[in-house]
Amino acid sequence: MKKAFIFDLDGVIVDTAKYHFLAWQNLANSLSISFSEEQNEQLKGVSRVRSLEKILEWGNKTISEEEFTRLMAEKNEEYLTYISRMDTSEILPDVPRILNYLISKTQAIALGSASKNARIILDKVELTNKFNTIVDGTDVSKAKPDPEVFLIGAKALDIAPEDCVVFEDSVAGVQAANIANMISIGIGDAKVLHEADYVFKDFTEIKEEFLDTLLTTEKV
Ligand code: G16
Ligand code: MG
Repeated sequence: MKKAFIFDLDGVIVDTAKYHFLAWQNLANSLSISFSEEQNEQLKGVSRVRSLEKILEWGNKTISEEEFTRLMAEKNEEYLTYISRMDTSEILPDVPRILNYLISKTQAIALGSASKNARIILDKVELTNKFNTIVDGTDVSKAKPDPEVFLIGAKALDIAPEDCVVFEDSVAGVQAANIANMISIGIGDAKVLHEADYVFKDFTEIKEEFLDTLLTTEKV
């Protein structure tokens, strides 16, 4: 049976969180707001607008709408300089093995990311041609845990949500997959991602036999 496998980008295919961190940290510094790696964790899977709102909340700062727009643009400009230097060496371990296996089994593959830069990043790491459809931050109006991003992907592939499998590193993303009635696979810490149907530390832990069982499993 044909299933759809939907991959989040940041934290699943590549680790761009470190670049978001550098850019948000510089922005926070310029506003005299302290910003830690722990706080950056809380921005994973969160949209750009919501991320800046959270940083301002943490720093107890209010700014004008114009300033908000200017800061978002500046942050993104800096982030783009970091991702412009990315190459295939930044693909997380065993991602190509998993993608190639699923493609060899003629399964549908989608990207479901909150990032508006997802297409640039996939091009930099030369993985664009592995995806049948790409849904990113430019296609959605509601952020994870809203299931919109994954439901658009399923619809584009013409696969029912219960026949979709989502790989996610963020709590909000796992919740979005569950709300969409898709099988959720957490990539990361099992304690953090306890709401997922399955959790693996990273793709090196995922065996072909496990993927085979997913081909005949439906979300219950
Ligand atoms: C990613 C990151 C988030 C980031 C968001 C928007 O989501 O995890 O930290 O804020 O995209 O990114 P951009 O500023 O590039 O539009 P995902 O869904 O790929 O994990
Ligand atoms: Mg992510």
